Amino acid sequence: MERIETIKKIASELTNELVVCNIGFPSRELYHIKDSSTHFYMLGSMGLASSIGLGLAMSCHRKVVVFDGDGSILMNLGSIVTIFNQNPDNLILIVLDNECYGSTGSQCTYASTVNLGKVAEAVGFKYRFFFDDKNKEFNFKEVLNSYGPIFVHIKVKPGNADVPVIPMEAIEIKDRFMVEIKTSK
Ligand SMILES: Cc1ncc(C[n+]2csc(CCOP(=O)(O)OP(=O)(O)O)c2C)c(N)n1
Ligand SMILES: [Mg+2]
Repeated sequence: MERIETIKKIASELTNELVVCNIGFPSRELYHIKDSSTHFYMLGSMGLASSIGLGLAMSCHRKVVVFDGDGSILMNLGSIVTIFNQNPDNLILIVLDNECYGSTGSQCTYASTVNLGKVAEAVGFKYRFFFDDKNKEFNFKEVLNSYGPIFVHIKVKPGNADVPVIPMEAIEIKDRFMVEIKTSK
């Protein structure tokens, strides 16, 4: 499945969850599918979506969904060790694995030789889901109804959708998201 189709499918199941989205095209694609004050689009800091998601999950009761990438999770692998040990039951970490740095020209990552789901398993994640083109009919409701921390590994095709850049400044994205969090506690 294309990454944008996967994001679309998952986004259609989301209601009031807080969403942190990986830098680059994943954020552009999510914005294009649907914008919301519950979305925090990363415009910098590759690798830190999972860490920001962890901080959020630990500081509020709302469910937090992180859209991460294989390149980004490999850049900050220590984050899954911290997530496992902090054990937030409201955090869903989704890795959209296209085995490349899709947003910067599809240079290969090591995700083709390192199985990220197995890494999560070895770290200790109890709740893991894996989806690829062979089981397209994945049911994200089942993921949303589970208690975390949850590691969701999804193989997606390389390539980016033809979507424009997000017409918001980083500060606007941050301020809007902070209001969303503060008013919903
Ligand atoms: C520290 C750092 N290194 C490199 C970049 C440039 N960069 C932005 S997005 C990206 C690729 C991200 O790859 P991945 O997480 O797999 O997501 P994909 O675009 O493939 O969905 C890179 C290398 C950056 N923004 N920050
Ligand atoms: Mg990638």
